[in-house]
Amino acid sequence: MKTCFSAIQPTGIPTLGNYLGALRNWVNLSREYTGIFSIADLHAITVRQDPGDFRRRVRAVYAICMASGLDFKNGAVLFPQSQVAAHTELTWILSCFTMYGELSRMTQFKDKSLKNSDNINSGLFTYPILMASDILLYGAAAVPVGSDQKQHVELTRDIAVRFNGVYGDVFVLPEPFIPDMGARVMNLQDPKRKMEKSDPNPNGYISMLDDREAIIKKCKRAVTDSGGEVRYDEKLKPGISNLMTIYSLCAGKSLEETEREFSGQNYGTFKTAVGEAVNTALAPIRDCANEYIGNPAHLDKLMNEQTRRATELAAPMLKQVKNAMGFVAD
Ligand code: ATP
Ligand code: LTN
Repeated sequence: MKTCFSAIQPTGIPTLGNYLGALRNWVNLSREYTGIFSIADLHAITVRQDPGDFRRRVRAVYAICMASGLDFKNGAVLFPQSQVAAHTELTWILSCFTMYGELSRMTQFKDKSLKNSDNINSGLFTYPILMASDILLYGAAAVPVGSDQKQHVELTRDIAVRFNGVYGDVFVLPEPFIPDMGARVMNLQDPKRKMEKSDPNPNGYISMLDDREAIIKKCKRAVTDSGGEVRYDEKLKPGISNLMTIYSLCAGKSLEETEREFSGQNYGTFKTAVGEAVNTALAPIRDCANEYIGNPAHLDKLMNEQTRRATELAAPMLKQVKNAMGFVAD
């Protein structure tokens, strides 16, 4: 069975964007692939984290991923990235195969540098090398992500091709797995920006732990466009188009079906229906996640077991890399 790998940063409670763009496909792919998934806590420290909040958040994100329906019977593994040392060891090695110019072209680095202008640390710059290590360590063929991560997966391929060109076919070349719909869910208060879990304004996103009332309130407050027609047009009607994407995915309908369903109806009716559909999609995950969060001892036990498995899975590739390069064998 082929392997897929993906990760999410514990920089906030995962949003509906994280779910529709990524997590949902982690679950789908975990049925066909050996799914290896991680809480990218090492990536998260590229921006400052308060230790108490950080520890709580890693657990909450772990709980949400556990609750989302990953196929553990099919061998899926979920672990905090910092607990498997092979990720950071391979990062150093791969940094010697990654060019300064390549990292300078990464749009996420440029965006995050603008947002964190008082802390443009080198981790923010070398972030994609750690991500490449995450993926390449497990020989992942598919990487389910939102469209913002496509460039990083492409860089991962370039790094792997460069390494393989010198040492032979050590790494599997990964492909990004990006959904046709939902690959970039937009901010509810500003539909020109991506929905992000670290957004300071909670009205811009729906958190996966928001209750029904909060979800409906946020959908009703979502910024929409002039005109009153529920019609898909990303350029002229970005707010309504975003809500239509959200509704279609949560209700299991095509955009055309959604357009037909709400033809002649006003924005208010549509927004309430969006909120209800989102709640129906998220409620089972939220309830299950809250159970995990309410039982930290059980959660820690799961985390430790899964970390042990991931450590075993990661070891052979690191060994193979070091052998191929001529490091003294252990
Ligand atoms: P941050 O606020 O820290 O930048 P984020 O919400 O952008 O976080 P990440 O942890 O960086 O989330 O991303 C986890 C996964 O969710 C990635 O695969 C990413 O592509 C996907 N993703 C993030 N935001 C969206 C979105 N708005 N729409 C679709 N997919 C998304
Ligand atoms: N950088 C990713 C999170 C991430 C990831 C990965 C995604 C870390 N390592 C490996 C896919 C594969 C992000 O979403 N910001």
